[in-house]
Amino acid sequence: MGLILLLVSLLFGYGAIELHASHYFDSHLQSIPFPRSLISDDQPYRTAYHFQPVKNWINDPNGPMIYNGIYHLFYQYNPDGVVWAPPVWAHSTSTDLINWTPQPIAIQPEMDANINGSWSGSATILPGNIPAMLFTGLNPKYEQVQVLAYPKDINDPYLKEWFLAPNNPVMFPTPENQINASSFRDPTTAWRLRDGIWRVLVGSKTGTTGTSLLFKSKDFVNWVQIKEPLYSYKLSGMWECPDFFPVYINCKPIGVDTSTIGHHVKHVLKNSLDDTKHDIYTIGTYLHEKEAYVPDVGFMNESSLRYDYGKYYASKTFFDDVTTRRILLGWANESSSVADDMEKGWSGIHTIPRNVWLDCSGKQLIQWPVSEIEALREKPISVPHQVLKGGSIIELHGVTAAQADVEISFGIHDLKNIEKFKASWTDPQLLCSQKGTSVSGGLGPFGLLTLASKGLEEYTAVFFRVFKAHNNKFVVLMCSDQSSSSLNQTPDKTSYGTFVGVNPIREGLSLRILIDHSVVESFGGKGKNVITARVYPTMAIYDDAHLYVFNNGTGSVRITSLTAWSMKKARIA
Ligand SMILES: *[C@@H]1O[C@H](CO)[C@@H](O)[C@H](O)[C@H]1NC(C)=O
Ligand SMILES: *[C@@H]1O[C@H](CO)[C@@H](O)[C@H](O)[C@H]1NC(C)=O
Ligand SMILES: *[C@@H]1O[C@H](CO)[C@@H](O)[C@H](O)[C@H]1NC(C)=O
Ligand SMILES: *[C@@H]1O[C@H](CO)[C@@H](O)[C@H](O)[C@H]1NC(C)=O
Ligand SMILES: CC(=O)N[C@H]1CO[C@H](CO)[C@@H](O)[C@@H]1O
Repeated sequence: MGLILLLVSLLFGYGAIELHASHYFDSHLQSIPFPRSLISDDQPYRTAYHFQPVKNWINDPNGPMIYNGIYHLFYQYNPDGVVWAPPVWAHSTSTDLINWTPQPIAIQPEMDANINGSWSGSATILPGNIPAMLFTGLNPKYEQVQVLAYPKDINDPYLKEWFLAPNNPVMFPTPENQINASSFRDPTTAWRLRDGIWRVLVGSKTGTTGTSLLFKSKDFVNWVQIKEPLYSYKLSGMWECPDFFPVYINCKPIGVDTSTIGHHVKHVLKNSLDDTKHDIYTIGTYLHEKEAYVPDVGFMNESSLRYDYGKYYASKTFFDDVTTRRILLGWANESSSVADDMEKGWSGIHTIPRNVWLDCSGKQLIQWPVSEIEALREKPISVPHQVLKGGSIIELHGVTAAQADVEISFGIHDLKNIEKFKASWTDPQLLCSQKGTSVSGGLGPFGLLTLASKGLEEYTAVFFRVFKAHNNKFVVLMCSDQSSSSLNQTPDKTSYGTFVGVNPIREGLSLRILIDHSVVESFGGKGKNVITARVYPTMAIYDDAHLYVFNNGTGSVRITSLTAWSMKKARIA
């Protein structure tokens, strides 16, 4: 079936015609000498508008930047296979963050400092408009050291070729600094204060204490470690891919340059916790005279806020000074088996770039897919304002359900059966796994069944439940449930969950979902909480995928708006 669709899509464009005549195509196909390469392109899990190279393993986004109007994305890449191996930096460029052009490998083993691999790092634009990369190299002793790279020709609009500075490494473990040579990696974008001195963070740990080491430099080449780290937290383990950036306190969706300080901004410190593979962040104050960071609330551990409550890691932001946005990129790995990855020939995708800014509460960030993605939308369908009674399920026809963008808002009014929230329910993921789509509640589950087969043998449900807590407050649970996502038993079937900090009565409850074959990226509460799921349906593929809106609670909810778009394919590889 997939093969037929592929052929159809080659001939007519994806989704352009209905496929009832599959037998006709079948017999027709047998007479065509079919190139093997085309057959192996029968790829129900390959994404159509998420970033991924043609083949092989990818992980962290590296050194994202906009330079002379062109976006650059580098990423951890194994050029030889679908499993991790000592990485090189692959490179793609774009003018819209959605369509990407592959460029030659930018960084590979070149000198002792990176002879055993080129791990993650970040871009900084130096005075004179010169881009510089700081990244982690593995030297002949497998020690992690920090390496400086520059483009060979800054007049090449695509910055195709890069070279390593002769005096590398520029930061390295010594007996004096007592840095653990196996736990010293992923430099941030540097920032420069009025004293003209650059600062950069490198992730590390001391024992089990996660830490952001701080280094300073006048010239970007000679770096001196500040004795105290910018921030540390006990028992949190190794901090990978730190990110440290200011956000405006005015809660407008605009970004600010990484070097900005002052009363009009707060600072965000994000780390990727190696022990749990979660990207967590705190919001706080950067005390630059003291070279320290103090979070407002929260801790840099599992109790902190997460960018994404699903599959998401090693993220990084950059400031886009052309559109004045701070843009967040992240990696969503596969949860399929290595054997399945070998068969499909690739592993790992990046999530859709997200615009990030501070919520008006000042207590969390808001994330929203960059508006450029909307250029791929076509053939919108909408559903009129209506009441969705308990027990209803409505199919949304006329949308390519395996490749779609959906926005829905619910109004909450029917509170007569609302359940009481129990104080012992502190773990939203556990609550989502206990209360799946077939557990009827007073208000919820209601939401969408994505990548669903016609007979609902398979579906990835993304839904809410609303509870009444003390003091007339409400608790909103958001779940992205993979337990029925595939008849194949191997992939991860976790039911992800998070509590969304909205007042559902006053504000309603919104959900935006980007569906792309094997990824379901869900934004709840207008971008307050995000959950990314990787799923591998066996029946709900291509045109056999369906999309439903459902309410399996006893109370009714109101659909106040619902629009779903078919999504065109992006030009990526
Ligand atoms: C250094 O980090 C490695 C990798 O996590 C760890 O195995 C080792 O125990 C650490 N060494 C010390 C002295 O903490
Ligand atoms: C995180 O840190 C806080 C404060 O020290 C502590 O109460 C909490 O138990 C920690 N959470 C985890 C999951 O370690
Ligand atoms: C990648 O996926 C596997 C399997 O689902 C998971 O155990 C692992 O933690 C993931 N790694 C990261 C970095 O997300
Ligand atoms: C809704 O609940 C009923 C009754 O528990 C169950 O049979 C049905 O499968 C549920 N629907 C979904 C989509 O889970
Ligand atoms: C896996 C790998 O490439 N290891 C290399 C690390 O560096 C030493 C010294 O150059 C090589 O001998 C190893 O082969």
